[in-house]
Amino acid sequence: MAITKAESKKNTSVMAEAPPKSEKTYEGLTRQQLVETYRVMYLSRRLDDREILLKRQQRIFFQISGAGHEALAAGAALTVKPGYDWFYPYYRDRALCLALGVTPYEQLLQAVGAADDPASGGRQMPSHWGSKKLNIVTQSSPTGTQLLQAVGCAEAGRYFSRHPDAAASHEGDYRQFKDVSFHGDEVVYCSAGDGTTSEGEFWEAMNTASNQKLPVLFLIEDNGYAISVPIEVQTAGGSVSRLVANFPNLLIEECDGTDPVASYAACRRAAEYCRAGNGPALVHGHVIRPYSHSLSDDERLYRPEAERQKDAQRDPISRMQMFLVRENILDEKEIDQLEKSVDEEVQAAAERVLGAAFPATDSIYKHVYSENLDPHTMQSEARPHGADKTMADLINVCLKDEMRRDERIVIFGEDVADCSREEYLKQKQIKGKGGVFKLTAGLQALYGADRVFNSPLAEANIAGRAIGMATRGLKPVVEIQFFDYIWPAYHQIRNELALIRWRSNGNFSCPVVVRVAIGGYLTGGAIYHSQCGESLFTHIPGLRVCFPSNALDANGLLRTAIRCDDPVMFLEHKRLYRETFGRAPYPGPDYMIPFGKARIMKEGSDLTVITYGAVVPRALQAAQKIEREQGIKVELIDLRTLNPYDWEAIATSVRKTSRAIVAHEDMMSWGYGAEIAARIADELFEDLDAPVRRVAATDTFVAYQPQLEDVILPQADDLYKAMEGLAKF
Ligand SMILES: Cc1ncc(C[n+]2csc(CCOP(=O)(O)OP(=O)(O)O)c2C)c(N)n1
Ligand SMILES: [Mg+2]
Repeated sequence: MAITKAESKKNTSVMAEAPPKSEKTYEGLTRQQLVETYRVMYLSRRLDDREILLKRQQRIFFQISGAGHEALAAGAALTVKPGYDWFYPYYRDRALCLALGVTPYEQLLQAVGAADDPASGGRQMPSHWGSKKLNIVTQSSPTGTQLLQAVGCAEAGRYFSRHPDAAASHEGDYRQFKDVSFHGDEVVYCSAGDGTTSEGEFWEAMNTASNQKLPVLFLIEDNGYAISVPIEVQTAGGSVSRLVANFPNLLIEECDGTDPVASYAACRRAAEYCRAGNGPALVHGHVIRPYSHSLSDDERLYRPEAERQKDAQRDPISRMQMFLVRENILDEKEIDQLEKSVDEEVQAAAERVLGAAFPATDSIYKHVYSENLDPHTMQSEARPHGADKTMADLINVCLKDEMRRDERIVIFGEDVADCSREEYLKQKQIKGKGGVFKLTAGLQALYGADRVFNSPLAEANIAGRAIGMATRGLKPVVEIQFFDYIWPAYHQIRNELALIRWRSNGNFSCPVVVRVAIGGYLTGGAIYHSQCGESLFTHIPGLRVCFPSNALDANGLLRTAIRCDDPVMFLEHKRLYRETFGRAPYPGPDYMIPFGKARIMKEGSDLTVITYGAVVPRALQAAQKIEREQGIKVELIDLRTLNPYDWEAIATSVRKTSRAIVAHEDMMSWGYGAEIAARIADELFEDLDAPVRRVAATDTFVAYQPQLEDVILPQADDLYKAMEGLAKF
């Protein structure tokens, strides 16, 4: 099955035509293919050598080589199709990327940090591959984050095959800017080093890929070292392929990765297995690392000469030369000619690259957020009808509306499904759960288990897979059950989700929505069910952060979050889910609130309180009381979104009142209020009649005992006292 827009582009495998019957082949590879493979390997090595020279000349600033890995990478490249399959390579895959179609000049453009570097526009180190047209997804530096994204990427391909209508474009939301292509037999290639298999995310990726029989070709390039740490420290028993042997549906191939023919054969079997829909494959290739870890490392400090010499005897470049001569494929003269032509090519690329323009320094803000769709401008009116609903109701109904409108939306997380054993649901044996707070209740029943499903209990798994899916054009709206447990996903959120657009210079994006139940005031929630910590997310460029205080805002902001083209953290206060405060009638299926637009909850002239989330009702109570009792008129601003935030509303109010309190539920020190207070002090100094005050939690965690919780979290009384003190200052 193959349905795609890109189909007409005629993407073909790197593999050439079938050989004439008389010709000897090597695992099916023709002599011509072997010559071409050697060319790629040698070109890769010479580009590394050239970069090393350029680094010594201080024309480039970092170097990490693919030396010793060329045969494995070039062999793997013969089994996959650029622009058709998807690629999550790691930094030693120079030869793979050359074989897929990245040019030497393009690779060197990244090394010098040129504006025209097609992978990152000078934003990333060399060997951080990326090519939109070849489906090489922007690579980062954290080891292992690519693994779960590759799983999500494969899931997206499968989803679009099953729901081809979902691939259609749509004016006015993120879909307008996200072309989708997919093929029923595509493979997702994902490589990593031996050391990287120690990351938990590797095991999470193996688990989901094999459980779901996803077509991911994991290539483990085992050079026996992770910088200076040898394999026996990383891997119990020293062999990762042995450790993964019990994963179901997983094909395991082990090969000599210094031999391109053996590497090709292993990867071909793996790719065929994946394409046929049997499940994932793991190729464990044994390679060498002759050039130290990077140019910043000197392996002679931890590897004796004898060990290095032993490796050198397996150098894939010299082995391949000998092989070509021995098999009478090329003679020494022909090898010299080939190498000379490669050297000339590298020389020409290197000369040309030194004239390449650098990026304009004022381009740094480009692609932090979507340049296509600005959520500040996404707005449509409410058409309220019916009885008042809770925040939980209006979030649930927003998800229902949006899933109906947009078939690209998938929802997953821990316990979000109605029932994973779907037959129980279909036989009406049970009612279904739909989230520990029941926010996703009924969605699976309405839209099916393809679109609403449970994840394993693994937060990085949720975030990483969502990123891979969104890169392909799906809109994952995932749930993190409790903010307190978001930390395993933080690596993916901070280093990947928020960064993909910027680091790829706008070539890739992954506008995921992460819904998170947050906050305390629960009476007994204790430490691990009460935390806030929003400033750890507002501190990340590229990430939008919403924190609604009432049902209507939650509905309107969530819709904007889902339709917009940026990744969004949607923080939902658990205490507000079913509060009487802030209930509202259903505003209709298109209600959208723009980001960065605060709401004035109460007008006043004596002082301004800037807050959000569950402090809003507490501040409102205090403001009403102090006006009643003392005639102090507080202007109360609910920010609604924390990034972007509505500076205009803050400034206008503070200019009027000359007094400001920033209040939030999270701890005071280094909290969200510190930034707002600093900006008020900086930009509105002349307008102030008093210092800027903050009201926030104590610098402790939230205790279980309710009396302690009361003292720890800011209460209406604390706000009242702060208002009184500031008004009288
Ligand atoms: C999450 C993370 N931790 C640490 C590093 C620093 N680091 C970069 S490469 C590397 C070793 C990787 O070893 P391996 O996976 O075996 O790949 P190899 O470099 O040997 O090909 C380390 C520790 C990193 N980039 N990311
Ligand atoms: Mg290694």
